[in-house]
Amino acid sequence: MNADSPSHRLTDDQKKFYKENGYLLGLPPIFTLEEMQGLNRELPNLMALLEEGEDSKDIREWHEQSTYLYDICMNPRILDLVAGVLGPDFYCWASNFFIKDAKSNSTVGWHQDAYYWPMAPHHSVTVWLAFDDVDEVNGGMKLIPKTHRGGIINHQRSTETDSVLTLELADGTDFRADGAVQWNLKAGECSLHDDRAIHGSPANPSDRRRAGLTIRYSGTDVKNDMSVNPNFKTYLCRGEDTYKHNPSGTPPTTRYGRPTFKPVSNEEAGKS
Ligand SMILES: O=C(O)CCC(=O)C(=O)O
Repeated sequence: MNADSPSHRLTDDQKKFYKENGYLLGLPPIFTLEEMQGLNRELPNLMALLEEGEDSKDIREWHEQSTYLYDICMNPRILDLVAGVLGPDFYCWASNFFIKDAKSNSTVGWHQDAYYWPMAPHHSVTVWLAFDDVDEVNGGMKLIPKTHRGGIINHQRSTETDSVLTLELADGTDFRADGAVQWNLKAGECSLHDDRAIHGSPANPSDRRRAGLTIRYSGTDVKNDMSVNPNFKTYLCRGEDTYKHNPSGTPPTTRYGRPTFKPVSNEEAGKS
């Protein structure tokens, strides 16, 4: 696949769809099956750095110390897609795995990412990169279209015992989950979603693993509240950062590494 493939630049129709619905699926693959197999073969090297009591969801912001992850975050095909929704000037600031092993009870309650993030204005997008084939059977994500337009809704502590995230939409929130769109992705494909779109995922009762890497990008106009998330670092992907709102990080030099800081938990970062 050609890294400068024009097929990764969003068409006007795709940009319009994203603006109206808060997500995009059906995008050209980022990695071939062989490339994905190679990345999956390497994944245990990263997992080996997890400490006692940690699991794959603790692989957060490791792109700061791992070229394995940093190179994925800076993949030109992904950046072309992101530029289509954020414009010419944007940075990467977060990455984390959402891995549900076969027969996993792990769920992700309905939530809006923006509720967790002490950042403004809302000008951020998540790339969800499939490491496995993902569908309805193995706990693929679902997202409710157009919910990014309704503002930020109150969240409460999750009532699910196996929830990956600690917060979910508060009881009594009026939204229609039956309109949710099912994520069906082949390994190596990705989706885009707005930081205000309501999404979540059920358990994985299947015999297949369901692994995805989320990568978060924001326009350079977006400012993080350092008093809430003091480890926040930006890695400029495209264009210029004329705002200089946030500290920038130094790209990693080793293939597998992890930050020495403990990332602020989702709950700590979320509003209470
Ligand atoms: O992988 C999932 O099931 C959920 C991912 C998610 O919540 C996110 O991308 O913000």
